[in-house]
Amino acid sequence: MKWPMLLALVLVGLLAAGCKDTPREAPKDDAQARAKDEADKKANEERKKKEDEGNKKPDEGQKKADDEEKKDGEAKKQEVALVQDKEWGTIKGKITYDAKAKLPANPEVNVSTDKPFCTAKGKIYRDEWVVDPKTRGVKNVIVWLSPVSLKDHQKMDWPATLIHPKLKDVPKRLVVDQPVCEFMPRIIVLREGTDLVFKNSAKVTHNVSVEGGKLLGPQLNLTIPPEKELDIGVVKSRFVPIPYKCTIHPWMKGYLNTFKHPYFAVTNEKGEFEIKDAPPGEFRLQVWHEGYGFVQKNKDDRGIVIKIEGGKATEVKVPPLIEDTD
Ligand SMILES: [Cu+2]
Repeated sequence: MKWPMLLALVLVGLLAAGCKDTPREAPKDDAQARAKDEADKKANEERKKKEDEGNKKPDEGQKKADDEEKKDGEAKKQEVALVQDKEWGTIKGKITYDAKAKLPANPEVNVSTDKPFCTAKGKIYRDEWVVDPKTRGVKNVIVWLSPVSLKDHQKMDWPATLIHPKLKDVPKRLVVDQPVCEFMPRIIVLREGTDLVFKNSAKVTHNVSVEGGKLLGPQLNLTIPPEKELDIGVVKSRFVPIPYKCTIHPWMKGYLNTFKHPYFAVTNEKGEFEIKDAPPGEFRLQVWHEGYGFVQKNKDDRGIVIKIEGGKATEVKVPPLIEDTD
């Protein structure tokens, strides 16, 4: 082979080798590019994800804040609106004795102590059930508003915003007298915060025994001399009324309870009650009589669900009561 040809062959070989090297490099570059692309893509995705999360958090926080503000606004609006009389409602009703049942007997009480004084103004009769024979209305039924929810309906707490401004002040004293060997009134209802005073305007000694339990009280048994009075102070509110009595005159007994709101009443001789200036909305009307107990579905679902409307008087239908003779 001649030198020039050999040189040419060497050159071709070198060129071929060079050409070979170039494509060999190319996949390496591609792989790097792909890896770079992949990395960029991943970084982008992550950045986007972070951005999304970043955007999402303030949005949710803002929504929550807006909701709270809305709620506050509504509460304030309600508070402001409820200052006006027309926004508050009235509930009323009539509680009767079972139409088919024989009316309860009210026998004369055996006055064993202080008879001349105690019967000077007339005989004393059993007064647990006082039913008007004409209308069958039941006297001395306690009714009061309670929260509507099953969970809270036996709790006595009550928000201040749901008390009419003109009823915010709690009366200082409630005086119960016993002039003729009977408590007057016998069924005592008052606001928690009002002092309960037992007065004795009679010429004989009376006594007051209250069985409020060890937990909430009062637990007391005290004598009240003639023409004196006994201030037993504030009685703590609870769901079931408290029995009290005079132990000198065993027929003298009654029930009492206090409430953290002014929305309670005791039925009159015709079984009627009325509660005014009550807040609008859904509540329960609790109905309790000493000889019947609660109007209820069962002990965990007591009272009647009612809806009070502002500026209106709502009539509540209460099922008739009957003496529990068991
Ligand atoms: Cu007495």
